Amino acid sequence: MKTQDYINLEDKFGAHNYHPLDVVIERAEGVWVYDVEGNKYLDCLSAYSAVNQGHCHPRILETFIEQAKKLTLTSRAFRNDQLPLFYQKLSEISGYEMSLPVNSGTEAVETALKLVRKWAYQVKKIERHEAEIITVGNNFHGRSITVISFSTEPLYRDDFGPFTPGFINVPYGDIAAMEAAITPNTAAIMLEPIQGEAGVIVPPAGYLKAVAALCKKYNVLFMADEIQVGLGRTGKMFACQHENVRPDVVILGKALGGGFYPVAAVLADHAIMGLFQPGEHGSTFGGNPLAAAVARVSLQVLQDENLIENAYEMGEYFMDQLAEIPSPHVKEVRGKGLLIGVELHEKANGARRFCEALQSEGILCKETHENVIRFAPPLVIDKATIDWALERIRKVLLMA
Ligand code: IF1
Repeated sequence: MKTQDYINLEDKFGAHNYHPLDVVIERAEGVWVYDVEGNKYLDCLSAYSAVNQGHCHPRILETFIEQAKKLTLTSRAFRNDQLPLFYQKLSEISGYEMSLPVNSGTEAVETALKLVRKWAYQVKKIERHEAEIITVGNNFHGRSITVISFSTEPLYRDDFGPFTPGFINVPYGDIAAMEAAITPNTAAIMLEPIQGEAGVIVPPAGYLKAVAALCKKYNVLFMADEIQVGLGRTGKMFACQHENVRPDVVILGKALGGGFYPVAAVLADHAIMGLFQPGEHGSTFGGNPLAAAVARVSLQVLQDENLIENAYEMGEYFMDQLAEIPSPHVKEVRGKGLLIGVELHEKANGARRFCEALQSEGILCKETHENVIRFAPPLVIDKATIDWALERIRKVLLMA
């Protein structure tokens, strides 16, 4: 079958909840993906930062196969030999005392929302069911009805009401608005340390530190959604570390599964995580031995291959070089590590056509919020490959 044959099948039998590029990928390795017609592309999206370790990483693959031959699922009614080792690794690498494993990022966000509400009622003694959580404009935390209840994007919300109450929204980056929104019923503040889907929005320097100070001042929990920006993507293990901030609750997903398996988790110290009692929360696949084995090795690979340092160095280089391209279309190059956004002027008529042109040059990336091209290759990328990409990106950004 050819590309169009696959597209026709997808259009006929699949829900149209995406508008993907017309490329049908059949194989991938490291930073490269190959379509059904043998064309080779540099992956500059990394499955939205879920393959930080590179596609089909051999060491994670080996673990996946070995574990799959032995034991894949027990439910949490019984214990298994992989989950304790994953808990230990996650605590060692993050510095948090405990974690709760689930499957998708959205599920981890929902878990964290339940946890901070429980803390509000049991520890802060907020009157039951009056807990408020402050979120920020242009947030993205997933697609469940509670999570879109605090989205500010009509595309994600319209026609999906009624919505879950208890959320207050303030502009991202505005610390005065954040403080003004805090009430005696405020349980937590949740935000992305860098906003991915909003178009790689890096907050003003000191913002994260100021949020953490507000949380301390008003006895409010600081929840960081590191699902996309965590695990080395920005050149630090956690994006909050760029400002030496340690949130009370950290939410992980995506690359935690090394691109092989959906794994997500909520991290906190015992004073908070210890509030969950047996039977109060759970899921069929959360913490299964296959997920635990894959996630543990995915974390080990980040460390053993110095992928976080590589993301920092390669990201600096990539961004500097992008910023030097004298393109009349480019308004700003921004980001941290290998999470880079190239914002185009309105008159460039949107980023989609540039992504399509980049596809013709052998680079796959995704536009976000109309005018931003996101470059987020796997963290294993090397300088020679970035130079290869820059040659083609330069050509596309200098087109009419
Ligand atoms: C889609 C982008 C969107 C996330 C953050 C939680 C989740 C995500 C910061 C939920 C997921 C994915 C979802 C996918 C496209 C992609 C995405 F931001 F990465 F670009 F949509 F905005 N927090 N982001 O980025 O995790 O349940 O998906 O595992 O929904 O189209 P999930």
